[in-house]
Amino acid sequence: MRWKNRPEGSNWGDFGEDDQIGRLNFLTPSVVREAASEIREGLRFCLSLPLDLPGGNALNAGRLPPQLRPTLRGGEPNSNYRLSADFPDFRDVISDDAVLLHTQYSSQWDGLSHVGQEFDADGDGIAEVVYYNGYRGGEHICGPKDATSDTEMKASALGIEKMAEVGVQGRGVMIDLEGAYGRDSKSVGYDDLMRVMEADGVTVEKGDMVCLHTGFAEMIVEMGGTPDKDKLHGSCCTLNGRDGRLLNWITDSGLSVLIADNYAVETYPAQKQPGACVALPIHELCLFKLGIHLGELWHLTPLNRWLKAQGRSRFFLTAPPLRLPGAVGSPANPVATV
Ligand code: UVW
Repeated sequence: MRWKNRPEGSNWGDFGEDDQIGRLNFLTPSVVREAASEIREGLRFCLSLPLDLPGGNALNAGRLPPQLRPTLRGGEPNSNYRLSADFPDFRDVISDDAVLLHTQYSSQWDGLSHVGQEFDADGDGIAEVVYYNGYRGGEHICGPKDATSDTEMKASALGIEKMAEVGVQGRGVMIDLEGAYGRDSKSVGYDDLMRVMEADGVTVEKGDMVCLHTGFAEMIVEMGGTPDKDKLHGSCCTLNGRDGRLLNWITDSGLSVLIADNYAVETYPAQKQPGACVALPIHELCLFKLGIHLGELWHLTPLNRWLKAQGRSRFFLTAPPLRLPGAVGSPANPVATV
């Protein structure tokens, strides 16, 4: 065992000592078959923002838009390259590119190696850097301690490719928070969430992929690539991670993944509270304790609008991350089918 102590309220070991996919284990063949019954019209919705939005670094100073450039061919940009230059008989023209991609800049998945905790997993009174299921910072999830370190920033456990290998598909369930609370900033607790679900007749079953629509990503689209930082940071619903009943609901609902169209799913930093020792309590619960991947900045508004008009909240969702070994997060290009 990698741990003697497991965090209170965690499920470490429940899916196996070496489990690296957490509650994606709930996406069983029968759950996916049942989810497929939500496909009635054959209409598809792209749930990703263009990956160069929001624009600039308005949401997170360390995350920058993708930088695309051509690869080189013979030292020259490999754009519109005429193959006839090498083989006179051929007419093929080739362009080829490379990208510097901040994996969590835009619509994205948080991997289970994204947020861990200083936690005494060994029970020796010393807190180690630990992630879901006891995987260790440094040993399994590496990061350079300083700019001169040659340690690779690579997760040898809990990398995002483990999620991709599941072939992420299931039943999406939309909860329309914007419909109830508008675009003002609001930290949504258990009662607020239940009120919306009850009013809209939304139920969540084991394995469901829960999507919270707040209007935030639509606002980013409306800003057209030149985001208003203050407006973004003071708008739309986020989940209140200090609400214990909300945390219990996430645990007990059986949801497999938790997705939002806002920046971090939850209010960040969480409200000040005496004795509170984490800034991101929903990240702690989901990524660290329960193995629930978080989707962020998904573009949910067009799908939400369509579902509302049809009196539906459920849909079929296909949402694998990039199969990028060792990455702690990934851009997402999810597709809803209704
Ligand atoms: C924050 O950075 C607050 O959240 P995330 O890394 O999940 O986007």
